[in-house]
Amino acid sequence: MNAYLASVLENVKAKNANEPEFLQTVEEVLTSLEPAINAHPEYEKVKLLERMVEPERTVEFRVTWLDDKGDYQVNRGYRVQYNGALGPYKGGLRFDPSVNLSIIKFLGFEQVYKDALTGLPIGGAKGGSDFDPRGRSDGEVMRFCQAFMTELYRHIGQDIDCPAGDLGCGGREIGYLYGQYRRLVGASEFGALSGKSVTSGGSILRPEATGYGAVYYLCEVLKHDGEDIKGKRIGVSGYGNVGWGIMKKAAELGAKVTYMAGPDGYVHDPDGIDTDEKLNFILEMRAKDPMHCKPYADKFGCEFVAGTKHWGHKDVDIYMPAATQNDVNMEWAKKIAESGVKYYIEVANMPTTNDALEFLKKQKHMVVAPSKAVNAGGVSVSELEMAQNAERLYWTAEEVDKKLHGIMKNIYASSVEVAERYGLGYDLVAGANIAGFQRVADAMMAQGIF
Ligand code: 2IT
Repeated sequence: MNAYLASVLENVKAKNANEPEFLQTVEEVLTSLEPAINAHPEYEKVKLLERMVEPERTVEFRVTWLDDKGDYQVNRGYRVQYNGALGPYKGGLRFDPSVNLSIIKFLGFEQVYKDALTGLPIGGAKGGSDFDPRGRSDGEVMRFCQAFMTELYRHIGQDIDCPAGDLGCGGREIGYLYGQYRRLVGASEFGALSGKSVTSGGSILRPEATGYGAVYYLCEVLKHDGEDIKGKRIGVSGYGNVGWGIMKKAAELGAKVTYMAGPDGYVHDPDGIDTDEKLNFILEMRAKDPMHCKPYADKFGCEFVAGTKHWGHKDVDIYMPAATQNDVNMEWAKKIAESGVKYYIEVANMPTTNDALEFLKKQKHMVVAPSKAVNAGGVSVSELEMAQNAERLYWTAEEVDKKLHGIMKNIYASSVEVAERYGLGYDLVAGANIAGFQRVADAMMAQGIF
């Protein structure tokens, strides 16, 4: 390995030894940058990589709120403003008991290169809290969000940092966060948060954007092989906004999701989750209890298998992990490779462990696409929301969808072009990493010491 790259990696590992998820992402990204680092010996002198792995700013804060019983509750809040070279920091807020600094740093680092890959003027950030919204009443969620924003508001703003949602932080939470932000700053500063409801300045199609974008990207991958999405069967994990958006767009384009996995097990619906009735049922099921997908199987009379995942089944054409990080480890990757299924399209942030990703990339019969490209449609429409807010106008669903489609095609094309330029062949993973990295690197070199 390039000596400069190797020494940076070694230092990052020593300095962040107790942040496994963060180290996992840094290792995956940096390793794939090797040809770009070889081509730019000038980066070493200005310690470009050392700067890139260090967040520009990290804020950690106390969030105290009262639950319905009148008891005090204390959570920890985070915002890691990772890199602002390309524009205002942009990235979601994750509300989940698993949240810690390692998770937020991994998501923030990943977000920098994803946001760069969109070609839009946004830097990368991530934040969140170890708050668990599941089982909490509306009032509790509102009081938590208000307390969270009472600290966060001083660090964000339409030209500074624009948070959005992520796991556990959907339209309801963004609504309460935005309401408190507006109250505190005393202005309708719409561009300080994205994912708002349309009546609060949100963009049409933002909830569906990540899933729709993933399917648009998939269409490019299939086109490259002379294939059509029509008739394709897809296995997804996750049925939040992202998984749901995939189901809806796939159905619209004549494909169907036949496997869906959740925390309790998986559902197999060979007819496809492709009717309004089925898609609406998932919304209701999720609102009542996000932890169980079995009610879908009960309602539509299909198979449910408890406590496991569907990866490795042969009767699909495409796997799309769209739940959370490290969903597919080496054991599952072997089953996936053995199944003979050709397309492994990552959707969730870092859904594959590094060894499993390497292993899948080596399978000659497979095409592997990375999440930072595939799921970038979400943040892209967030940026379109910021642009609409700055102009004080709303684009129609058709306009937003068309722009999203164009952005996803560009992301795919630039990843392919960069990988070929560096002699890596058809490598969508390295291509995405290098293409994103190159934009950030160019901006940082232009802006001098920071
Ligand atoms: O992972 C992601 O890209 C997001 N959670 C969305 C970020 C955003 O600012 O829309």
